Amino acid sequence: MGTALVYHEDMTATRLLWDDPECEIERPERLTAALDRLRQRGLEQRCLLLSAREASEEELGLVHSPEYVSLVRETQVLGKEELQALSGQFDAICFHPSTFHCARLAAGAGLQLVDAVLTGAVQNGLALVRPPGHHSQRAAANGFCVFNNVAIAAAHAKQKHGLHRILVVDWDVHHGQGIQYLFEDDPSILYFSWHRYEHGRFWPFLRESDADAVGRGQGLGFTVNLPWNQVGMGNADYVAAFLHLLLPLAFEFDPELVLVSAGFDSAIGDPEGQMQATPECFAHLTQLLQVLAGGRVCAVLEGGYHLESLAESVCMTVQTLLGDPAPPLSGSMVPCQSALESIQSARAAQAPHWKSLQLQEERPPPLLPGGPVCKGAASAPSSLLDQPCLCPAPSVRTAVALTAPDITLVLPPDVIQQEGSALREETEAWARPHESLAREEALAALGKLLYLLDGMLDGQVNSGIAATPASAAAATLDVAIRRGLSHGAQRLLCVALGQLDRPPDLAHDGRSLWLNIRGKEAAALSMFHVSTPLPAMTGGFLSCILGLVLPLAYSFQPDLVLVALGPGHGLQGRHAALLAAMLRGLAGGRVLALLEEDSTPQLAGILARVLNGEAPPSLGASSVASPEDVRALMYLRGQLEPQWKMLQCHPHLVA
Ligand code: X5A
Ligand code: ZN
Repeated sequence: MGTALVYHEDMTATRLLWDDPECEIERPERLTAALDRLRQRGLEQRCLLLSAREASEEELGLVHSPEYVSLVRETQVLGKEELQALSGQFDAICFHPSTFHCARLAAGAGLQLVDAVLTGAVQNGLALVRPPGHHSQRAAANGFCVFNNVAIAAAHAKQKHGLHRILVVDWDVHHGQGIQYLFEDDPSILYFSWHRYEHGRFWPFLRESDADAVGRGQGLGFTVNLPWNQVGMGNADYVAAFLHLLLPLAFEFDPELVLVSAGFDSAIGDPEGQMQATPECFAHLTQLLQVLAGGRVCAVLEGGYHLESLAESVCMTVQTLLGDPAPPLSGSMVPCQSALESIQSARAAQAPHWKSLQLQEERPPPLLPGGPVCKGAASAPSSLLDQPCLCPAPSVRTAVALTAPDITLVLPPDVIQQEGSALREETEAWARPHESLAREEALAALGKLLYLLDGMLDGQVNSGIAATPASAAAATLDVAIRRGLSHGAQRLLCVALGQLDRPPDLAHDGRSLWLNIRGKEAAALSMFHVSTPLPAMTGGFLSCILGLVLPLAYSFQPDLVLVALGPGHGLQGRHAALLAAMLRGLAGGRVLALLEEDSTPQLAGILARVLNGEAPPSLGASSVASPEDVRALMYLRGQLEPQWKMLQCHPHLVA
C-alpha cells in the first residue's frame, strides 16, 4: 500500500546565529544527510513523496496555548540580539527568524503523514523534520523543540479521524517530557519512552522521567518510562525492552495507530546518547511495531546528531517501512545487567495497570552469580557505519510453491507462484529413507519445496511457502532441515506447530534449534529442543511469542527459519500471520513456511502476504493468558534462561 516520505527543504533554513555549544549539534545538515542517503540507496524513489505544509495556528492550538503560539510567531521579526535574549528564557533553545515557519512545517508534516495513513493513501511513512518536537510543552520551547510535532499529530488523529487508541513510541535517547506532560491523564494515548537517565544525572534531569512515573488520573498506566541508567545500551538491550515491556502492553492496548518519535540519537556514535545500538536495530524496532495497528506506523524525526549514524538509521527505518526484511543484528544478543534492572523496574511499576504483566511478575528471579555488564560507551568508527548492508537483496522477495497452483489465491503482483521442481532423481534420493514420502503426491510436493529452499539458500528468493500432504509433513520437514544444514545454513531455527516430532537422527550439534508448539506439556529436553503447549487464548499465544519464541530466536541468531504448520496445529489464521510476521525479523527474513496441502487458500494467502512484508491483521482486544499457559511459559523460561539470555527480563541477584 506504500510508504510516504514527508519533507520540505525550507526546514533546513533554521540555524544557529551565535555561539552555543549546546545547540550547535542540531544542524541543517541533519536533514540533507538523511535525504541524500535515502536517494543514494534508491529508497526515496520507492516512497510517495509529500511536500510538507505548514500547520495552521488552530492545529498548533491542539496542544499549545495561544499566547505561546503568538510568542513564537513574533520571533520572525526579531533581530539577533532579541532572539538570543528570548532563547535564554528557555532550556536548550536557539531561535532563528525562520523558526516559526520551519516549526509550522515540521508540525504540518506530521499532520500530513497521519492524514495520508488514516485515509488509506499509504500504509505508513516517515516525516523528516526540523526542529524536533518531543520536548516542547503547552507554553514552552525546550531541548531544540518548538512545537510538539508528534503530540499535535496524535491530538489531530483523535479529533479529525475519531481515533480512540494511539500508541506513541519515543525511541529518541532523551525523555520526551513534553509528550508525557501533554497526555499524562489521557488513557487514549499510550506514551512509551526509553531514555538516557543515569539516575537523574542526564538532561533534562527530571524526577518524572523515572520508571515510577506512570501517568495520573484516568491516564494511570498510560505513561511508560524506561530509564537507562548506563550508557552503552545496544541491540540486545533495545530488543529486550520491546519484547518484555513495550510489546506486551502495546498488544493489550490494541492501538489504532502507532506514532514514533523517531530520534536516532539512541544509535551508535551519537554524542548525546553514547549508546551502542547499530542502525540495523532500527529496522528491527520498526518491524516489531509494524505488527500493531494493522501496520499503520507514522515515524517523525526527533533527534540524531551523528550524521553518518543518523543517515544510516533513517535508511533502515524507511527500508523496513517499505516492507524489506530487517538485516540480521550483529553482536552477541545478551542484554546487560543495568538494562535488565531498568526493564524489571518498569515492568514492576506498570504491573498494577496491565493484565499481561500481572501473572508473570510473581516469580522470583533465579539466583546466579553476576552476569555481563554493559560495554562502555565507544564512538563509532565511521568505517564501521560506511559499509553497505552485506546482504544483497534477493531478486524475489517471496515465492509460493504450492503443489496445485491455486487460482483462488489472492497474491500481490510481486509474489511469484513457483513452477519449478528439484530434479526427480535428487528428490527421490532425499525421500528414500522416509516411507511417507514414497507416494507420488508427497514426492511432487517435496520436489517443489527443495527447489524453493535452494532458491532461498542461493539468495535468489528471500522467503516462501510450500505445502505437503499431512501424512508426509514430518518427513518433509526432516528433509528440509537436513537439506538446509548441508547447503549453507549455519544455524537453523525450526518452529513446528502441531503433531511434529523432532527428527530422531537430527544431530545435537547446536546448529539447529527445534521449538515445538503442540499441546503436550512444557519441556526443555535440551537447550536446542524445546516443546511447549499450544496456548488456548490470544493472550497466551502473544506471551508465548514475545516471552519465549522471539527471545529464543533472537538469542540463537539463525540464518534460516522454517515454520511448519503440521497436523492438528489448530492455529487461527491471524495467529499464524502474526507468528510469521514476527519470525521475519530473524535470518534477514529468510523464512520458509510449510503448510498442509489441504490448508485453506486464505491461510496460504495471508502467510504469503505477511512474509512479503505486508502487515498482519491486528488481533483486536486480546484475552489474557490462562493460568496454565502462564505456568508453562514461566517453567520453560526458568529452564532456558541461563542459556538463552534474551529470555531474561529480571537482573541476576548477586549473593
Ligand atoms: C530532540 C533532542 C535534545 C536536547 C539536548 C539538550 N533534543 N542538551 O534530541
Ligand atoms: Zn534526543
